[in-house]
Amino acid sequence: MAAHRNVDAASLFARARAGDRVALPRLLSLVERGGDRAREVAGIAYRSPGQAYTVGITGAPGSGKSTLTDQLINQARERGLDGSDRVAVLAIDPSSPFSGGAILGDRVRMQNHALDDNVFIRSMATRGHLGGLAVAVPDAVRVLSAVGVPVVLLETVGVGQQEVAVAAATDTTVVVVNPGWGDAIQANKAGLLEIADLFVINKADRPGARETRRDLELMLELTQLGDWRPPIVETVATAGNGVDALWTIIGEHRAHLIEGGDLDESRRRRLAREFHQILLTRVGQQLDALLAEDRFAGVVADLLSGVLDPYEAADRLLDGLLPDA
Ligand SMILES: Nc1nc2c(ncn2[C@@H]2O[C@H](COP(=O)(O)OP(=O)(O)OP(=O)(O)O)[C@@H](O)[C@H]2O)c(=O)[nH]1
Ligand SMILES: [Mg+2]
Repeated sequence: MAAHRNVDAASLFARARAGDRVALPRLLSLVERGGDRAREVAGIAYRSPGQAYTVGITGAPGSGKSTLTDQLINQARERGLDGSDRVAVLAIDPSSPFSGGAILGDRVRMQNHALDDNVFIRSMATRGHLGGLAVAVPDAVRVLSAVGVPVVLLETVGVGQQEVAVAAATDTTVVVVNPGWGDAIQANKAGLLEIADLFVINKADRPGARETRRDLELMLELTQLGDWRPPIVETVATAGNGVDALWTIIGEHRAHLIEGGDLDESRRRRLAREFHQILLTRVGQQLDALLAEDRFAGVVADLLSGVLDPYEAADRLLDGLLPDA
């Protein structure tokens, strides 16, 4: 094959580490697109030292996640985590009807940091990536880690299984709710209660914060908790109120994880889940290819004509594939 003009992944990493502003976005684009080059990038990132601390910020559409994230960038810059003042933001665009305009909105709300070399902001979509968000996001975080970013803030809409799973796959998960009757209950229904390391009641300038806090406390009473009880922080993200306290608690949660040895343990668990997801995707691909083969056409025909029920058809296929199963 003729030599192509693509710069190889290793030199993109070298350039990104040296502070090249173009190289890092290119690496992340490669990850988003999936395929062989994404795999090459992921492989280099995986073997590089350094692991960024990840903070997930999730909650209902419009709850103030981006405004809050913008404030957390300030905290990360001024106070850091463990002494480091660089920070990256990944705003996940779930490509769902909920996200119309989200990318533009996020950019506008975080544009204060556009000229700061120590802040990297990126909206991420994963349309080409077969493993979906569950595989692409950890790869993107590893790329950021590999180029020396110490803290990654991950904004995801807390709607839909995939997004909730991505939000949960962070070291500290912040669940954002708003004041008002039923908001905490909605968050619970979306599965956000189980994944929260701490709760933020944002828009606390509006009435109902006390009721929301009470709802959250009641629901926490009913939940099996480990040795960390998720704190509840009230914020007014638009004014920056409460954000200082929020960053302090994020730091406390991190210290708690490190002291108890839970940080490494939960990262290992996440890696095992990621591996499982990669395997599922691969097996699914192979299965689709096999089903298209002639030798299995008869089984499918027998299923469709009612000779085999779906379980028998599956047995028949698997018997052919896995002789000893
Ligand atoms: N009153 C009030 N409004 C706020 C507060 N925080 C955010 N907002 C407003 O709420 C709206 C949504 O804020 P975003 O930060 O875009 O919310 P988001 O959760 O990122 O929204 P999506 O990414 O679209 O789901 C904006 O108009 C904000 O100005 C707050 O503390 N109080
Ligand atoms: Mg947003």
